[in-house]
Amino acid sequence: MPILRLPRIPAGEITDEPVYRDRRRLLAAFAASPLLGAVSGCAEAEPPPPPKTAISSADAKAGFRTDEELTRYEDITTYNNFYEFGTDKGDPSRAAKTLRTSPWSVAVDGECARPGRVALEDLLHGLAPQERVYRLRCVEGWSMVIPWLGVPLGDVLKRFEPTSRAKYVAFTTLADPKQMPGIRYRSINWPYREGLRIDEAMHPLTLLATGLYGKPLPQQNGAPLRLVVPWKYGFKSIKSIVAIRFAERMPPTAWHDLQPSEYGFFSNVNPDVDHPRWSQKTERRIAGSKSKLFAGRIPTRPFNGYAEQVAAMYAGMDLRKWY
Ligand SMILES: Nc1nc2c(c(=O)[nH]1)N[C@H]1C(S)=C(S)[C@@H](COP(=O)(O)O)O[C@H]1N2
Ligand SMILES: [Mo]
Repeated sequence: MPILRLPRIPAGEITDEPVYRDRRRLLAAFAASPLLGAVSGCAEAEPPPPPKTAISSADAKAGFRTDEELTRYEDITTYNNFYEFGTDKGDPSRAAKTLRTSPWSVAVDGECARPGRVALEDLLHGLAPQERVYRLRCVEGWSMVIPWLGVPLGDVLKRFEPTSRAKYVAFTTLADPKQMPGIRYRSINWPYREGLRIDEAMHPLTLLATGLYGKPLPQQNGAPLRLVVPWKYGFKSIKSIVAIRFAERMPPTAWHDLQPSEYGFFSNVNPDVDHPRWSQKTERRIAGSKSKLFAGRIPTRPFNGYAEQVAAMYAGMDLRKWY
């Protein structure tokens, strides 16, 4: 069968070009940037948006849902950051189709009473998936509104009975060079790792997502299991998780390791603390019919608009120091 070569929209027209190139250049300083050819891209059928039921005041107060215009399924699933599959926005949707997401298990260890390797079905057993409509703000300056399906991370973590020494939770993504072409390039120090403080991990907004738009998570969005922390920059929301560790000390994390002065451990969305090389005051909102090309800029809000729910966790902390 011939390989379909779809016309590629010049990257400059669909990305926050300067910023995104800059972030990629940082990686290139560590290793040659991958040269991935264009391969066939197959558009998925657009699922209907979740029914628009009125948002209860309890959900609105908790930050569980927003009535902002949703980002289209097509944009959520074709404009991705998942460097294990390449550094272009379109690479993951082309290259991740072959990621085997079943069987899947997660190894849980560290400061807890019940460590062990658990099959995904057992990890989630008895926890009903909830719909959460969250804003996602990438450090590169674009944002989406995504209807996730998932379970509160805290409900899952409690099953392992963390000890009082568990001050942090560390997460690791699968790193299989046979399935993930981007792993061949030593850009990030694979495997991709992220971490949260234990109170952040237990916060009701913190989600382990298993789906979006009422469907299972596509591979490019981090199937079968990814973190979603809506008040932090997108890179904290680690994809395709294979290990969780309860730790006494702040764990190493992928982007922080690469450039600590640019990517902090906390990485709470903050319009008042610019990235050293670009402003974080505004963002390009990719939503509704204003997809990629036509998205307009809107002001970025402290904690990505979730200050009411999360700011108390950082009371007394200098957010310029702990960026
Ligand atoms: N393992 C892994 N997780 C990752 C990334 C990645 O490259 N590898 N990219 C992060 C970044 S920078 C963002 S903005 C979000 C993007 O999620 P999305 O593609 O589902 O929108 O995933 C985050 N999680
Ligand atoms: Mo990001």
